[in-house]
Amino acid sequence: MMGPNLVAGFWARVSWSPRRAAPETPRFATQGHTSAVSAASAGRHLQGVAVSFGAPDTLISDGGIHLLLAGEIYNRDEVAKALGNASAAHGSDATLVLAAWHHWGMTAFRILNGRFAAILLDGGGRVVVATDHAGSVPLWLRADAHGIDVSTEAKTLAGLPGTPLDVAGAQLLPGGTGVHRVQAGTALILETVQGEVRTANRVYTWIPPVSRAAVGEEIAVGRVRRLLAQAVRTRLRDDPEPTVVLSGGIDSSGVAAHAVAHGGLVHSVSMGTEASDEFEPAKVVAGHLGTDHSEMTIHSSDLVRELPWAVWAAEIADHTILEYLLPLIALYRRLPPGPRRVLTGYGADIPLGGMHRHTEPLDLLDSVIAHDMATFDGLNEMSPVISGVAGIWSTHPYWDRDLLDCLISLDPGLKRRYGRDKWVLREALARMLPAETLSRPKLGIHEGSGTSSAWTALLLEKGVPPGRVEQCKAAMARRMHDLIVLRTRHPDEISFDEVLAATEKGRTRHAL
Ligand code: IOT
Ligand code: MG
Ligand code: MG
Repeated sequence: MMGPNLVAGFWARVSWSPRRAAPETPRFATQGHTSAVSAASAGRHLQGVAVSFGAPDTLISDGGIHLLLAGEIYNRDEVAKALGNASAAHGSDATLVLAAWHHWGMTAFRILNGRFAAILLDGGGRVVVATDHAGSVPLWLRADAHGIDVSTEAKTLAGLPGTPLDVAGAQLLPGGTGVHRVQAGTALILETVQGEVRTANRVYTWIPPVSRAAVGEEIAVGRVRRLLAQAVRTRLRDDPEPTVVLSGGIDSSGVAAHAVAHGGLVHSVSMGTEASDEFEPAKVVAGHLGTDHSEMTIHSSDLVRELPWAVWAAEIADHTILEYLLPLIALYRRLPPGPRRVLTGYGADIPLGGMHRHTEPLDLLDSVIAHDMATFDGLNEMSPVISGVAGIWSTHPYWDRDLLDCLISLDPGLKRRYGRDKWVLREALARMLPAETLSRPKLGIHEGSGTSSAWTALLLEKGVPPGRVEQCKAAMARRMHDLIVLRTRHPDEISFDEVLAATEKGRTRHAL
């Protein structure tokens, strides 16, 4: 099995004096090979740690410029062609990004279509940090009088000593740790001067379109088919044995169908609990496509007790999103160890309005889609750490920049049509999937896996009144985030039951 060959995450510190002692290894949730990196430019020193899945090169240097790239680029051919350098398409992704930087400067980040986070030390000793269009590899930073720390995991920055400074142009995380989040689709240039950090420039590299195109059925369907095929192909990266996490819904089945169409052996895996599963619909798809399929059953009380792991990986306090991510994290943690590239159908429902399948009329559906596209940033749904906790690389074709642009901007009448949700996608996959899959109604992962109901049942069992369940889940998620991300506790030290008890106690104390 070839597996992915990339840097999955990093932590780096840029300061004006090399640290006397070697930097302690930060405690990443991402499990991979860690290697130390260091570089210097114009009196600034970069020292850090990269966590990778088999990547030979971590830090790339050329002409006094140093780049650390986590993740990968999907429009390699296009970029290499524009650079007039065909051989650039055959080097590492980091080499390509550095060549793009030399050619375009900041505009490079407007041209790259990928799943990445980058830190670059430029020839003038300035620090450039950038996310992909969707911020799908979360990137965090913290500054103090000695320099700037940048990391793909907030927890590695939260416990750092020193008085934190404000960084203009990045989003300060509440909690007093001084950790900031680099927003999705932005690139920042930071200057460090003794005792001060200045944002010299912030560039937006992508903004979700709010305009809509009223194209004919045939054109829309053809466009979605072509862009999905391309998004899947570029994410396979010639891996001979990719894995698709398959629910048997239209989104993941579409990814599986295109993966199979590109040849090679495709593994598919479905998870469920004793309470609920989607095994039958997934089996129908796997049988039709001929994937190497497996099923995994997890007991729902075990699943819910893994919530601290979901918080550790996603670094969020939103209980609704945690309910979507928990089943995937639990699944990844139970896959056989080893290098693995996973493709998911995650994210398709956001531009297509799948979560709002009953919202009428069309302009309201379009408004909620616009709202969801304006509020995804910071939810970390597509973070690679979700699978990185199990040493696995995952990627999400529906959030490919070109496909996403296309999906968002379609007339909502193509998203809901003839009484069917996600009509344009279903139509684009006609002939590739069984009829029953094409017409299968949407089921959310939290419903199909029974995650929401399992968490609810556990709370009811512990005496939480039904009317307060949502509120209690929200408070538990916030407490776990505080302990695990801001106070850097390991998820194994955090018990679901203790968090629940403390949450309930805090509430009654508050009420008195
Ligand atoms: P859903 O669309 O059901 O699942 C997301 C992906 O997770 C699927 O495409 C599939 O790859 C994988 N998956 C789901 N269930 C299983 C299963 N039982 N076994 C194996 N793999 C599975 C929630 C949702 O409905 O998930 N996610 C939405 C977006 C949430 C809203 N976010 C937001 N507004 N920012 C989505 O678009 O994926
Ligand atoms: Mg979906
Ligand atoms: Mg589903």
